Amino acid sequence: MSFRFVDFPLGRDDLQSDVLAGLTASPKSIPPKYFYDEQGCRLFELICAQPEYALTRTERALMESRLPEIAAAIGAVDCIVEPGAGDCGKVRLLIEALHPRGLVVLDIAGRALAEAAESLSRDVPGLAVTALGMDFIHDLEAAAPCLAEGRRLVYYPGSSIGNFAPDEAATLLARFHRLAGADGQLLIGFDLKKDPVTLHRAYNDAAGITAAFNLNLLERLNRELGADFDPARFRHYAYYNPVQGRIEMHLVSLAGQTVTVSGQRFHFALGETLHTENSYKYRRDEFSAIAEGAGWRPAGEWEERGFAIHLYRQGDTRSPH
Ligand code: AVJ
Repeated sequence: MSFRFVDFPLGRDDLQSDVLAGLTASPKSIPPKYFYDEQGCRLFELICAQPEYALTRTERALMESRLPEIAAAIGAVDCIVEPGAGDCGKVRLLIEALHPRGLVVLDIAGRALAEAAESLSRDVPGLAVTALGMDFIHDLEAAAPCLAEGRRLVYYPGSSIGNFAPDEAATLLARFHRLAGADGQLLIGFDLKKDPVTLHRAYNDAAGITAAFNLNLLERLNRELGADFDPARFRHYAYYNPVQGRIEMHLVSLAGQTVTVSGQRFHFALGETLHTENSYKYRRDEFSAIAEGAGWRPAGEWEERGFAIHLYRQGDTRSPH
């Protein structure tokens, strides 16, 4: 077994400057990557187990049932790279099917990632595992020197791409394209457009886990930025916006109130919202158009119960990005 962990610690400054910028803007917003402190990671895993949130289960079922086909379409791979790998639970199936020599996992929650990746490396003898604790939205290019030569597969499951607006998604996929290099491939999972009521339920689970996940962001800011949010004075509010094709999550202020964050004061009017996440849903053709615009050529599509997995290869690189 071989394992190494490289930490590119998330500066308190990044959190602080992003949060202050987001609270100064109108409407107020905070990037969803900041959900994932220790408690946020725990709550996200609980969300994935809620009956209304089928996304994670459906993707797993699809990967399990179609793995032979997917693996055959991918072919031989030397190195798998997974941005946002979290608990490294999804990549295990692919490793068993593809037997790469190297695995590079990236996540903003570095400590949890390191533990999960080390345990994976113990379970798979001969696999060289590198865990990079980093905000890959910022620092993806810093991962390049850690990748083994040869055929690379970027694996981006879980509809994480849904957090990005279509133009940002295209930019990120173009960066994956450069990271994957010649012969590189991309295996990506995304949530499909579906009945808005089903989507609404998925982000408004009866047990209130998604609400706790959303409100935990305020607890994090209280702890890490010395803020004084009162979570009882904000309401989790998530709904499907069919015009934009996305779930929007907000924290709506239940009163007129002033909050202090890092010594700066911010006023929330009654009913004002702090926009915490977008989760875009795509049709297959919409998604392919974005990936192709980023230089990727379609090489396989699998779909089940409202979730899709697409495989792309290096196309002719006329990427505009
Ligand atoms: C991890 C971004 C795919 O958007 O469905 C789940 C995060 N937020 N419930 C998603 C999330 C609320 C999730 N992604």
